[in-house]
Amino acid sequence: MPLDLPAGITLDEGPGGLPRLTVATDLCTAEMYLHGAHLCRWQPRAEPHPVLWMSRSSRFEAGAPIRGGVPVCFPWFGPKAGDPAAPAHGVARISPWTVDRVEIEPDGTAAVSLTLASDARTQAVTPDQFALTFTARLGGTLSMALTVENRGQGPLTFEEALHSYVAVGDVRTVGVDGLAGATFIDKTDAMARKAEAEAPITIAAETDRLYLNTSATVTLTDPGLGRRLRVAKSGSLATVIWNPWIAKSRAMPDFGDDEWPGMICIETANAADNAVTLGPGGRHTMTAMIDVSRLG
Ligand code: TA6
Repeated sequence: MPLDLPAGITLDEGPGGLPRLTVATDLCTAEMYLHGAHLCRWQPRAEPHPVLWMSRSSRFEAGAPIRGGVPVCFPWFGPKAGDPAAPAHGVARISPWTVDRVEIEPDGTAAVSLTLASDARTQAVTPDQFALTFTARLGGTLSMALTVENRGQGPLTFEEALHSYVAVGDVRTVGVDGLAGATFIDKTDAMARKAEAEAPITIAAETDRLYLNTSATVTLTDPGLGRRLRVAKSGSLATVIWNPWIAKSRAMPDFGDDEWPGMICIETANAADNAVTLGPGGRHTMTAMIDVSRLG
């Protein structure tokens, strides 16, 4: 069905022939693939650098995750418990989503909503019955919302994440504030649970931390690109901070060996102790809002 798209938004085939929505308005430029409802690019007109990071080595093919941007992780985070053959981070980011709404709001913000419902393909991997809606509002700021509806007859317990990859000048010089005192699961240290004592958090090695029971806004100070980012959220009690550093970057074929200094993940999530349970027909929405300002 041909889409009736407003001025400023086009649909074409991107790499790998994947359908891609491109936004070019007075407020920002952006790119989103229907594959995984994957927002790959967002850059406010006033910002000299892209806000989201993308790997030069990313795959663009059905069934494979895109490396960078904002992967939508659902219904589990990381490896699926008890099923090592299951796709990491769930089925949402490797599934074809459907365009539900594309419009330019009165203030010039581009609003794009995509949907994904469980079907025989997803149920080959997980029996969960669900309907997802992912909405991105793209303007001078970025706001994303992931709504989960339980379409089953019983309870649905799930994990989820908006796994945002942020571009930075040099990850070794950034500071991350907002998580002081929070308990985190350290995935680089046998899943040990620790209290965050560093303020700001700095990155000097592989860092893979799932912060629990926090609804805090995270602030990233990036002297390399001369900017400050804030990642605010609602409906989320977990935040993940990740940089693969040297060895893990080399071990990922879709991540350039020399790319790790240019990115950090600040992920808005519900995972582990903060997994969500919905009754039949229940709905839950998690949001993430990103804004950028210049330093100095
Ligand atoms: O969010 C951090 C993390 O869980 C890391 O452990 C690392 O696996 C990363 O996600 C990327 O996962 P992916 O499956 O996209 O390679």
